[in-house]
Amino acid sequence: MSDTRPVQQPTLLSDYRPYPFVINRTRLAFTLDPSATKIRSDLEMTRQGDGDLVLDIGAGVDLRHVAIDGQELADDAWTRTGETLTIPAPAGSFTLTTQSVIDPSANTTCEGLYLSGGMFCTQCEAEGFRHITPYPDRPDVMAPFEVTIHSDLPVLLSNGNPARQEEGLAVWTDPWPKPAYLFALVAGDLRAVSDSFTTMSGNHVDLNVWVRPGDEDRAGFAMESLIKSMKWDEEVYGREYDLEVFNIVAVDDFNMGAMENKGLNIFNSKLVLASPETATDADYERIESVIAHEYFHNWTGNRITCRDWFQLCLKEGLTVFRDQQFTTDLRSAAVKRIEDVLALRARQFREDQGPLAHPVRPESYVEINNFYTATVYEKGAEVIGMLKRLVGDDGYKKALDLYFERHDGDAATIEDWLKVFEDATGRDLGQFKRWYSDAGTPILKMEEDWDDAGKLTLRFTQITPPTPGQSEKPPRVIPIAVGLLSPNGDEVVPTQILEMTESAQEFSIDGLSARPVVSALRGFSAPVILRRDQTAAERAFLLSHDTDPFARWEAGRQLARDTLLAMVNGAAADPEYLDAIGRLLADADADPALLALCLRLPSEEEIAVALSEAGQTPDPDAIHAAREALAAEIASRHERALNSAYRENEVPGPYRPDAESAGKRALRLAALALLNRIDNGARAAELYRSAGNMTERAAALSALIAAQKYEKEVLDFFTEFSHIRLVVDKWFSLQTIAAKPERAVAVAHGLSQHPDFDWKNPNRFRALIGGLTANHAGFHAKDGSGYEFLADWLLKMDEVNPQIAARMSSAFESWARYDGERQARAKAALDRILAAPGLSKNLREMASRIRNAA
Ligand code: B3K
Ligand code: ZN
Repeated sequence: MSDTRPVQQPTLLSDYRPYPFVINRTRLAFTLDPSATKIRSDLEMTRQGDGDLVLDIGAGVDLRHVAIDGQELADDAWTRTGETLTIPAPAGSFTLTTQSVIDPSANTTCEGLYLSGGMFCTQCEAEGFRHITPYPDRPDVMAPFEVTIHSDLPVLLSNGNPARQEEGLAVWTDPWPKPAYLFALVAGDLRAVSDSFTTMSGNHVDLNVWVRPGDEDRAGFAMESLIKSMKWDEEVYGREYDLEVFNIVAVDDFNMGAMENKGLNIFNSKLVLASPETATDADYERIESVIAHEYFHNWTGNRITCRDWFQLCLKEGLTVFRDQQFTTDLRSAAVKRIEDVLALRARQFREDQGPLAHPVRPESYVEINNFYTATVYEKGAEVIGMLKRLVGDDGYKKALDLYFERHDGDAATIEDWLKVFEDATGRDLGQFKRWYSDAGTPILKMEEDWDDAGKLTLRFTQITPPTPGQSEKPPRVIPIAVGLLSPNGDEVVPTQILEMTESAQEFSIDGLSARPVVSALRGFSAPVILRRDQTAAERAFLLSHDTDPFARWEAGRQLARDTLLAMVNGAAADPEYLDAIGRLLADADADPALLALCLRLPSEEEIAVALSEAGQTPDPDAIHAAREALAAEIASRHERALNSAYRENEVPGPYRPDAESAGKRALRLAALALLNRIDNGARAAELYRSAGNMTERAAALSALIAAQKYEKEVLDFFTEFSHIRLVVDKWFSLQTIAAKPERAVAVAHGLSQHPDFDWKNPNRFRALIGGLTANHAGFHAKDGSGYEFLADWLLKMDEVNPQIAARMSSAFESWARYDGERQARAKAALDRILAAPGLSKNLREMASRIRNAA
């Protein structure tokens, strides 16, 4: 039985209409009080079209007064229905004044104006501003803002430049017209770590990273990352910062990673605070890239914003692409590409292949917050990568220059974006646009034909399976990067891009003296699934010889995946694969970071996907067993080499988070994770005691938990770090992720009773609940206890923070992949969610899309 109740009316891209008023200036005055904050808003407006003045207003806004040009309107002169306020407005220009009161202390949603640890803070994207004051809360209504804050709190911040600061008062002016979603306000007892930056045209900018007292010594890396980002955007994109001050604030209660509010970025403290003792290499890398991402939004998002929320990928896909380029430049290009592809496949391919599949530019939504997805972000970035590959680096640069020149100050669309590429390069992007409109991951099949006259023919077919609401999938343009290697490993034809535009197409290369080995989809040149028949020997050859590091890694990954699939079905580990790992370990010139990636086995989820693709029903327990068996086999076969990798990659001296040191640690810890399968936790126990940094500490603890040798260390870890919330989060997540699958739900349940399981804190909730859902065989326990546990917590969370509940519900999205018994249990859990009274529209939309999968 599927849910047949109508989901709330969707918003459609085709219904877009321009707003009939402009706001010439927005003036806001806040008198902060935890339970009764007063907001006066003066909007200087000009009518531009017909109709009433319609504003958005959240249910929690107590609207006290409405006036036009100073004339108070009687209560019956305006109407308030649902989330809209309708006011008859005059022709020409006028000032609309409203006075409202809101209760931040009662706001548990982390949206609008709320409190986090006694600090006032805001989150307005996408539609949070309406919970603060009535406003046309849509991205195409842009205005310069002046914000006055009355409060006794010591630090009072908003967007733009400081205009006045005195006891109990601050005034901020932001000269750059912006939509309401970029508004921000912060007030609290905060400490700054400060620095400055001189822009390329000589403007001085004050930089501050604001944190809670006591956290100052963990904010330095965020500041360094900010300065690097500012410099990089000048050097690579010619983009300069445009205000006198740039503030970043770290907040403990935050729904996502961070937010690019103009001049006042607000961050989840997890993405600001780092010290060697508390943060891992992965945390450092993520801090660096998210600081960059939010900073880069200043141009791609803020100066040029989106016309409507359907265009979200215009800012997000592009800004992800830019932050990926930044990390590539600062760290290792090969490692970054592999990490990005791993994440894309794990999250976006999964989304594209399930009930939540949607285009990079969706055409309908019920709750826009449900569309901040891997498809919009990560596939959105891949689409830009393809565009760059197709038009070349020069074409890309010309197009971007034109984009900034033509659209600065605009709320733009994907059509605008593609038009600058067409105008700058002369290329027709009509077919390319399908990447924005058509959901689903294309399956690209490749066959080779060799004739003895020296001609190689590559035959490709592309097919995109149907996705919800889209059955027809015409062919897309796919850039396929191909290189040819001679049988002795030399590159005979360097990388070239084949442009596929038809459903079936062939490309020939003449004049070859011997049959080459084809290295295809180099650098993962398009977000597609490549299928080709290849022997294990050919894969092993590419793993040893390919000149493209991504393709090398990919060949190894395929070998690992193939042997795991066979092992799930009872075969022994493939000796070809085990030998290839041996050769990799013996290669003295190998880059440690790349080697570490090659030693990381495909995740259990990835194996489950591969089994479904092969037409089998995945059994999570069998997958877990096979993966463990392969890891143990690698460890016993290569114990000596792994032990050397473990010992020799110890990084001496004080901890540094740079790519080289992190790469060595990654190799050392990848070796540890394998050896842990045969040494019964011995090395992990030793490392846990001796480690001087969190990267090794956390890996050692995780290995100990996996080896079930952990009681003392788990207790010690908590005692040592109980006062550092971000480390306590790790403590919750490590235990659930690394738990033996058969114990995972019980562990999660036990931890949910812990006094420090402050579940209303989004990070803590994600740590525990997300930890369990990341434990594939644990979450998919046959008795359905994982599904029940998740459903219980989603329902509980939905009452306080619907965004977090909705986001976490996507753990159910792959339910239709498993056996009938698991399916029935997952459906029962989803039905229970859908039957709950008072469900938010966020969770309702997600659960019903997921539930109706099959
Ligand atoms: N733009 C924000 C995300 C807002 C999410 C709203 N649910 C952060 C970012 O992508 O940079
Ligand atoms: Zn973003």
